[in-house]
Amino acid sequence: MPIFQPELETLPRPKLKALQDERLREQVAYVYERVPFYRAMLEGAGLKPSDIRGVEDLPKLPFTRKRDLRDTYPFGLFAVPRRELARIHASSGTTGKPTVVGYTKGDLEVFAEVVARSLAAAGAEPGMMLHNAYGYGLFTGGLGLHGGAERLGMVVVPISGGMTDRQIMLIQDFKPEVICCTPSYAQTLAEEFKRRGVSPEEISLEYAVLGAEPWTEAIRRSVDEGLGVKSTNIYGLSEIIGPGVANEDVNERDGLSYVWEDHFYPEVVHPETGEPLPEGEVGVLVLTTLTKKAMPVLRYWTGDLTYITREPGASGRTHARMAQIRGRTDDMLIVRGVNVYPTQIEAVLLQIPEVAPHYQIVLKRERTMDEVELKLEVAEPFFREVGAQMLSDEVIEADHRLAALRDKVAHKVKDNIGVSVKVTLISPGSAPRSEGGKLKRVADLRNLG
Ligand code: ADP
Ligand code: K
Repeated sequence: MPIFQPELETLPRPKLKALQDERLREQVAYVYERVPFYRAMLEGAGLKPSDIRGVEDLPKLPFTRKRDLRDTYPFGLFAVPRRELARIHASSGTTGKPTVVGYTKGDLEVFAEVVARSLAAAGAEPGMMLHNAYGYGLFTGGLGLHGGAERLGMVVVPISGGMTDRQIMLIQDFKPEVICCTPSYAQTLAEEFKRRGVSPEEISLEYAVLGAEPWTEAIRRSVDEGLGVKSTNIYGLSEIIGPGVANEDVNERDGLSYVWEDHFYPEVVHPETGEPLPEGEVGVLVLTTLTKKAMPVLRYWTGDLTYITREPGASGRTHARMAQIRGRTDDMLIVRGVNVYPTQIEAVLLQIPEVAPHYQIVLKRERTMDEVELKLEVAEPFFREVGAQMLSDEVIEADHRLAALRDKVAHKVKDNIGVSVKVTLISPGSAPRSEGGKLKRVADLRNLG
């Protein structure tokens, strides 16, 4: 697939580094002048803007956190007067006020550019049609992908999330080559096609650009097979710009996504100490914008766990690559002293063909002990093979094939992650499904008494 901006995406590393250093110096001087929060941050650390000479000086600065956006709600971190803004986005925020971000016209151009790079890396080409099933609205996904697809020269179908029947109809009638949505919603669409007897070869889609929530190879496999596509990962967050901070290359698909490093500088730090970690070690991703005007951020603590490598990938791009997100630090389940991420459990499912990557993790407290229940769907072919109608504890107990499968899953989870989970096998179709957006796969009932 052609690279969208070859001169920038394959910039030799010494030149890329020089560009980053220069842009960082400008960005620091800019926020020092314009954003009281950053002036106070630098002064608090005893620094002048000129003390940040290049990216290696970033660790001198403290982190910017989500609560800093909340504390300055709505526009306190903005570096331009509101009449110079072109757009506002906000992220959901389950409790209280959302976090608000702003863009100048120039920021929107950068946004479109990095999304166009991402789509091209994912296999999209000018003239292809994009079925954009990310939500439109305050969420950055819909409009973010939209702008990037237009920039690349694609034909955009701005369907947004939800209303699955209509999505299926328009995919069949318009025959788009590319889809973007959350991985869990891609699973929903794949199942719906299957239910209607439409085979993957009959579905026009060739590429899927999936992100906004953690996912693993188990889900990649089910989406690729179900829709007949090659899916790649798109990563981003509204505080930095939105989706399109990083994307996997369709010919690599090894879980490593190129971070568009001329605009966003990535660091990985220790989750507890905040100390920079060497390449290849998993920690919290921290991002610094290098070219933002409306709301630049220095050292934003994403909470997302990953590692970075600067080993060049096969595509010829020189930018750093980040691994699939293992989860956010706030998704971490501490189960009897062991740290567990839902994605670790999901990864185990890949090894067991008799189960499907549809599951729910339920946390309960039994007396003083945390108990984890993994409610896991049996794969359809296996379900038919055992000839069960409905699964219940009695049915599973009575059929040695089901009981053995249940025990096998529990053993694999224990072997791979080190925690005992109670596995409950459930019938195909009974775990929660995405109806358009991000899917919550964990139900924490521990504090419900
Ligand atoms: P909200 O905070 O409302 O979810 P955002 O859309 O800004 O709003 O969410 C960004 C977050 O979504 C990221 O910090 C990360 O946790 C998650 N995310 C986005 N893309 C991916 C991805 N490809 N893989 C895993 N997690 C992702
Ligand atoms: K297809």
